[in-house]
Amino acid sequence: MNRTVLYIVFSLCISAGCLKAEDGSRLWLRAEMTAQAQVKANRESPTITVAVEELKTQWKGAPVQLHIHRNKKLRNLGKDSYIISGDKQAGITIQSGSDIGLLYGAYHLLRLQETQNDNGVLQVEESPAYDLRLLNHWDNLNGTVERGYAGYSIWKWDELPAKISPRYKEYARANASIGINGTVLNNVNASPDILTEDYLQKVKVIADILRPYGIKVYLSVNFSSPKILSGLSGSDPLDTGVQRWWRNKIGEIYRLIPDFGGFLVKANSEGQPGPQDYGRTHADGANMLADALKPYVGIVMWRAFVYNPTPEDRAKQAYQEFIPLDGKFRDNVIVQVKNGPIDFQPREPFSPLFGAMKHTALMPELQITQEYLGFSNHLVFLAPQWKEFFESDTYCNGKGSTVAKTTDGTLFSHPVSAIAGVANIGQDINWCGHHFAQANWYAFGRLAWDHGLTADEIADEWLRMTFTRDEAFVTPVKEMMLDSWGAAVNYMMPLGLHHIFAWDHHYGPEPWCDIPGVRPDWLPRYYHNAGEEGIGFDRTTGGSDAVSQYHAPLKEYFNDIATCPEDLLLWFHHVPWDHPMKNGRTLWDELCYRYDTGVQQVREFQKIWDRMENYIDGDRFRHVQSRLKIHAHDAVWWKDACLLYFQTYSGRPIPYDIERPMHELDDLKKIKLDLRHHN
Ligand code: BDP
Repeated sequence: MNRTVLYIVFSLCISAGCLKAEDGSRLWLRAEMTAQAQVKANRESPTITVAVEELKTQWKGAPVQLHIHRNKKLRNLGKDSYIISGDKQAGITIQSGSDIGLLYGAYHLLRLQETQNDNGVLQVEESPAYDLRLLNHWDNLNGTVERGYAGYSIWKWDELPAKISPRYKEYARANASIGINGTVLNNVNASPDILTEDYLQKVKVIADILRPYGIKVYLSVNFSSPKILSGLSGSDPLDTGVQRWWRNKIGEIYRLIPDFGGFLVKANSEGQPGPQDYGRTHADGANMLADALKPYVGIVMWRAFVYNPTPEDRAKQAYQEFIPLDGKFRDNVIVQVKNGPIDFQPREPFSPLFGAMKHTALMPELQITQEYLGFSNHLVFLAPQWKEFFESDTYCNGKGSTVAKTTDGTLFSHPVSAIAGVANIGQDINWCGHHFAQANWYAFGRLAWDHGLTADEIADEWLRMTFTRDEAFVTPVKEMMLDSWGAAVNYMMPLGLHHIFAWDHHYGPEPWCDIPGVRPDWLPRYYHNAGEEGIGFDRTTGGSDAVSQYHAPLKEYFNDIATCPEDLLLWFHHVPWDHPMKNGRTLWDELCYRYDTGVQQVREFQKIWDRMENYIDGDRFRHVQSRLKIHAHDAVWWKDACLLYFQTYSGRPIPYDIERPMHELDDLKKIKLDLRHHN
């Protein structure tokens, strides 16, 4: 081809959109910045400037007025709320009591533009479900990310404070667009170094960049910081020298970052130091920090993820440690509780702490990063999992006392309500490794704002903004997303099975794993208990009695094999292989069918996706296609490993109408994953 021909081909491609760089870096914010909207505001501030700019460059409708109002209605709606009214043709007003409310309103308007074709009258009134909507980064100061599957940390500590990555601002924008208003920058397994003067200078730079987007910075702190950083003899929370150390440190932080959010603390858990090292309680530790943060309106998020190597059922331990402390925490402490009682398993019942700690503010911790759901290789849309959690009925205040209502201020009133999601963000060009993992970041923000949204609505919005509005694409791909979590549960751990992962890395199956000397609750056998007579963890009143931590009548439902939901059967019961399931199959057969269904579902995802080739750009299409191949391969690996292994106990045939195993158990047992290929 000569130059002219090349030029023509190039121009044609540009106009057809086929050369558009679609590497996923723009996330769901792909609107062209070519609009020239008329936008006016009755106030000026860095946040309002962002709102005006976003609308000016992207809004294609009638003029927009941004109005800060201090009227009663807006005050009652709360700080981040906004009202959008008007007509896309004639003119639109966004009103709020706060600058950030206007920015959220602006993103709402743009979302409507990008997802709907409707040009009608607008009357929107929005208030967030939770006051604080936070990402938790498990990012280490050396640039690695614990349980991160999208490359190194986006925080380039070695370059800061002098050099500023353009990603910080893009990060702020993406989060603000979905209502996230706080971020914990570093890993809960916290290095004390984050509190040194050098690091605080770096943190300040990030805080300054995030501020106009309404995002506050928080830090994870190591409870032994006074001892490690300043050589104090210990870090006893009742020691006045230790208390003074924290007060000084907190003063130093607020001089640099006047709107600093507060601390996240993992204490006396998995080897982290904590108040119990000094014979003190979690409340003693949390309150000491809370008192020092109080003058600055800072908060402490104290994690309830604790368990010890004792003979006690691990699922019971957080409840046992925290219930006696209910009511003993200061009002600027929030206890941060993982959704389930164990640890972000593919499916768990909700943690019994929700609804049970009535005098302490609790915040849910969800895991956006797919530590236990195929890393960034498997396509798993998590909104359905989180919806199940939010809607679970705790019965703590009668029927309808959902987990959402126990935490969002509906049932119990505390000074603030909050929710956190463990981020899945890294340096990868598409931020999250898998293009579809972006949907989980998006869904977390949307549900933290409004847990009443359906998974369907969220997937719909995200697909339209991220890929295309073409129904021929949106409808089948949405279906795939909505089925994907159920599929993962099926091919990994159906019927309430849990924690049967390979040693340490939590990617593939190793239900047989046995390492002499290792604490039992780190090994799969502890959880599945497979034997010739049956399988499952007996948590009934006759077993570990974890059921009794749930409120009546849930306790009785879970306790009785006849009423226990089958999706959680092996979580609560040790069940004979020939136990009749509701559909008439034996437990063994049902287990086989569930695993097989999971595999078939992923094969179906491949078929759906392959039909989508012409609707989207080639790069993202091929990227997802190749990940789906790994996904399908892994689903078969899971199915064969679990069924062949459990068959050694059940002694029963795998029903003849389902796909036959492709592997030998002995070969599967030899697989030792080189994690470098999966990070
Ligand atoms: C587990 C992770 C571990 C975390 C821990 C936590 O495997 O990396 O440090 O949770 O939440 O899920 O503290």
